[in-house]
Amino acid sequence: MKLVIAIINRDDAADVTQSLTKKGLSSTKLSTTGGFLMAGNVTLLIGVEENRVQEVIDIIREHSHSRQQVIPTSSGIHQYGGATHSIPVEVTVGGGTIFVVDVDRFERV
Ligand code: 2BA
Repeated sequence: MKLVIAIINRDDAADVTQSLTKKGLSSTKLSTTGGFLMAGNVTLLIGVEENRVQEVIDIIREHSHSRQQVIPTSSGIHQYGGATHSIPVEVTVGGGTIFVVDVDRFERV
């Protein structure tokens, strides 16, 4: 058995989880925060037999979309000795970041 850990955009979470459920795949949704943007995202835990891992990844890929996000960064140059300039920088937040790990033991008690 494998555990698929997928970090996706909050706006895509409902589509992804509904599509997984339709295919009989269980998932658990966690509200998480990206370390770089410090913005909310969603982490899905999906326990699945090894022969269905690719199917899970395909569903996530189909329903997750990359987005441009603008973040303010400081120029470090002080204006009139006061506040620093804020320069907006655009980053592409990917459709999904996926880890697949081995599960040593799985039990429902
Ligand atoms: P964040 O850490 O908030 O990162 C959001 C986006 O900011 C990233 O999109 C990337 O485009 C950019 N970014 C991240 N770190 C950067 C850096 N040091 N310098 C420049 N730009 C940077 P994604 O790569 O698609 O990642 C989306 C979210 O997936 C991340 O949100 C984080 O929550 C998670 N993630 C990505 N890689 C990860 C990893 N290796 N381990 C754990 N979580 C990861």
